[in-house]
Amino acid sequence: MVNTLLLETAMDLAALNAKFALPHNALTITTGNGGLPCVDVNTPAVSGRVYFQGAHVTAWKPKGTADVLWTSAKSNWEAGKPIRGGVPLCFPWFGPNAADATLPLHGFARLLPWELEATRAGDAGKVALVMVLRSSPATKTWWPHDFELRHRITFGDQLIMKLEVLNTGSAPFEIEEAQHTYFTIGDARQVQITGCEDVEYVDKVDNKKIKTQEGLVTFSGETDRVYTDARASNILIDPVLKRRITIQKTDSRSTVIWNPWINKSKAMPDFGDDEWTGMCCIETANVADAAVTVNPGQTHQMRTILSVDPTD
Ligand code: TA6
Repeated sequence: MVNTLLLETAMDLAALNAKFALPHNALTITTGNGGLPCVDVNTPAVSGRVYFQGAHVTAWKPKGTADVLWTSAKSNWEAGKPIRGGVPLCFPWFGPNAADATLPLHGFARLLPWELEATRAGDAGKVALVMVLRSSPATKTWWPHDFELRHRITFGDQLIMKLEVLNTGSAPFEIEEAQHTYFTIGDARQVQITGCEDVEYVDKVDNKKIKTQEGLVTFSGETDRVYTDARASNILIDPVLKRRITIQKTDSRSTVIWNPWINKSKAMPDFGDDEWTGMCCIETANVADAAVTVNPGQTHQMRTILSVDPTD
């Protein structure tokens, strides 16, 4: 079965490359981990990877920097199973589904194969691509609405990810959404995150108590917080890797910050027991009270812009 799948993929790959590949191998379509189809970007300015499953960015590396995004060495790489790391797209709900806990955690968008819709070479070694997920009988087994979901991604000295949902149905629908970004860091015990000072948050490791952020965010235990009216940019200050990563965002009112720490890491089969020191999540989102209503024919966009700068 796997061979047939790979053969089919191989034939698809030739057709997809004929249609979408860019000169000088700036963008090629290939197979990555587990034989899953993906788009590879490689220019003098930047390298990156996006899997067709979930339009899932798993790598972004401006030339001269270490990998910015993190993926687990224990991740599943199997069609229909979440990839652990990179930028999972949570849609059309975040976390457990409020009405039915048996539905996939963080929605279904990250579990399904998306279509490559467009590719373009930009100036200064930039590459842009668009992937689309359309409502289908498969999505309707989880969620009854008609939609088109696009992930518009630009790789360059910045990583720009725009998640755009169009309501193609005849009734309004409400969505939660997140670009659930995993960052590579030197040591979770030493990083600091700016941008949430004095912002209220739901503390998911303390019975969802409402608290207010005092000073910079640091990690000294399992941390799982939803900052509820958080529109500012964040800066992830990493003294070990000697860099700061800036996370700018537009049309997002929630910021989620997560580090599983020791016990939760051990409890996740697709997460290495000791990997918690080398990663953290800072997520651009609209969740809970910040859920978004999209009317028929309307489009809603949420965008994340990442940049990385060395520090001495
Ligand atoms: O964004 C933080 C969070 O909601 C955590 O509670 C944890 O569940 C994490 O997402 C990972 O979710 P996943 O479904 O990828 O295991």
